[in-house]
Amino acid sequence: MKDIVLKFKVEGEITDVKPLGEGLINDTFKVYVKGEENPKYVLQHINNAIFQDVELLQDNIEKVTDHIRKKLTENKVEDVERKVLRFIRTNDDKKFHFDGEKYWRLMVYISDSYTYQTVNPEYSYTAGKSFGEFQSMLSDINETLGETIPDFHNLELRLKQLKEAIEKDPLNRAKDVQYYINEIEKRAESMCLGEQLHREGKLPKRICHCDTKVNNMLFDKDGNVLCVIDLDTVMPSFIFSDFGDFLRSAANTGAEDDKNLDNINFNMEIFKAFTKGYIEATKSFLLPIEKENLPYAAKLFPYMQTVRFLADYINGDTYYKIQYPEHNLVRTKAQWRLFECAEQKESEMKEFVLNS
Ligand code: GN1
Ligand code: MG
Repeated sequence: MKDIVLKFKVEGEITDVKPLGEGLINDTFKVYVKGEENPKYVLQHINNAIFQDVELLQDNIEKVTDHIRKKLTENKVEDVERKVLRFIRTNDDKKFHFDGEKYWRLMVYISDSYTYQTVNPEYSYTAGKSFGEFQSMLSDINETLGETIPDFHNLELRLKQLKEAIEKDPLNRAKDVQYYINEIEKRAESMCLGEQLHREGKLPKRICHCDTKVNNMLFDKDGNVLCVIDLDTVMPSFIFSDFGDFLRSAANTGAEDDKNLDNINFNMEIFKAFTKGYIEATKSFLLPIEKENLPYAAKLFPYMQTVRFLADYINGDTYYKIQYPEHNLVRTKAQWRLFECAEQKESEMKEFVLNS
């Protein structure tokens, strides 16, 4: 792997390359250089089965990071290099390296940064502000960004993919998950509200991050957010994407793949803190229809993730990395429990948003 790192314009003698993080899609590594205790770079193998247009992918990411860096510099923000990712080009000035089989990219490691799987209300508030600011900074980007995964958060498409999986049912798994299929179906129409509002011209798409899991955010040692990472899915979407996907991970009192469903609940303190931060940061552009549907977004993401994990389980685990054979089924059950908890709290969420 050191040889791959050397294809990029790196400084220092590469001493070690070690695995990093727990992403379900790409493989990530920290790269060490001689004489430095912290890693200096982050190397990523891009999952090209999922991101089929790597050129478009890296192009989007460069546009986004350039735009944010420019904004931060203009606003005289301190320590800009720790607040936006910096990608390193290859020796022949390309945005990624293709080794004949795999696609690789390299970025600078942001030192003294921390990632978490869960947050307390205080961190949740700063996260809300940060994702709101991220959207706000990108609200005036002139460049057009392509959809790196077309229709990524389009629930109608996700439901269609589930239906196709059930029809093919290559491993005869559908019969064991009929309960979930039925429960999903019962709510399918009402959960597609976002697409419906968009068709009616009432709900815009904006540049969103589209993968706002808690662990896609770097914090400093005092709990301030440094920057948002994992920019593969930055693309036009409903603002619900960033709001809902953060809460899907942060407000869950259990793990995304918790085997014990009793561990799972939807934490309203986290919801309130995040919502407060998010609404403060997006005041300048958030439309009433977007604001009033934030509780819908909080339900939408556990719902959509259930649909995606279930489809992958039925398809025979071709999309998400799994650690054991039933992993996607366990994930399905855990996300569905979270959805039910969020559903029960919808009126409480609505009341909070109304008064915010
Ligand atoms: C994937 O790359 P990672 O692990 O941060 C997925 C998200 C899912 C998430 C579920 C490109 O995110 O959409 O919500 O897993 N990313 C892609 O944990 O599909
Ligand atoms: Mg990630």
